[in-house]
Amino acid sequence: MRLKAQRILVQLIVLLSFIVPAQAETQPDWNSFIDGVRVEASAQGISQATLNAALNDIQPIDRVIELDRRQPEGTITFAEYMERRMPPALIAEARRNYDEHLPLLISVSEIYGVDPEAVIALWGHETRFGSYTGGFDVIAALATLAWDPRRSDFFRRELMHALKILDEGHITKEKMVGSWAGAMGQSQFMPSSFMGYAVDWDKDGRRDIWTTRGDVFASASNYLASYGWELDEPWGAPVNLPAGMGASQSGHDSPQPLQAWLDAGVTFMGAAPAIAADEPTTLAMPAGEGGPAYLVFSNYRVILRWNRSDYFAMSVVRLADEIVTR
Ligand SMILES: [Ca+2]
Repeated sequence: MRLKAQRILVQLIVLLSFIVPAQAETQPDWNSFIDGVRVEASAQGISQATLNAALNDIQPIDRVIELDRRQPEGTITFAEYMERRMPPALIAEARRNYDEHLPLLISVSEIYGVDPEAVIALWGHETRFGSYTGGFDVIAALATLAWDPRRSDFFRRELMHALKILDEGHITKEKMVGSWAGAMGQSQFMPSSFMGYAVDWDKDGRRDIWTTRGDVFASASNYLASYGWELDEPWGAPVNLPAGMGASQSGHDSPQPLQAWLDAGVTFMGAAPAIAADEPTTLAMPAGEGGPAYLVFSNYRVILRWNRSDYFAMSVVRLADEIVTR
């Protein structure tokens, strides 16, 4: 009996000796992790003053880990999603914001070639026109996710970009707020998107997607333009499918000319959109088999580069339509 207990104890110790170093290897303690970030950022040329301001009193945020572990809402239907995302109050607010900011939107559109209603629709869906930008300290949220082993490489790169943004003086640490996953400001750009696409529209030396409207609109427009937005082109339209065609033909990886879909027997439910017969076209069926079907064009797929979800893209193009169709 005593021998057996000893054996179990030995096994337990052996087991622990495997578990404990393995854990330590994938996740250092918080302070060592932050020291490592400091060394790497410093090697990338980020100033000590910025690193002190950003990292001296930083603590991990438990809530960020909780949100990251949360199971995706798999049960919400397309119809429920659209109903939730497009309440009449949001549509009214979108129209009001469009009217209010139209001179600025037109100036931005003249430079970037992106339709103002698409910019307002994205802005409305992302942050309710700038009113909900997320209350998380971006540096602390990204550091927490970079420290957590699940997607540490991705978030460590984003953290380095975020430190660089602070270092360049675009925003102060206190005002650098965003979502729990580090999507920042009124356009909800990840730091890497900020680096690639954020614009200093008002030429004050700062790319301020937190508080400067022009910078927000121009940054979102620059992002869409970079992925090939085409001014004044329709996003797509609802269609009837011929027998034998369905969800297995939906998806956005292999566009075919619009004419090929029409030749296969697809018909528009309303008037045919004004677009060339050779326009690269894909089939969107956000609700899956038996649900509504849409032939969609290049601009729709540009929205998917912002967020790879048919639900999201549909909510943006529909809101844009509501803004200009009154
Ligand atoms: Ca600016």
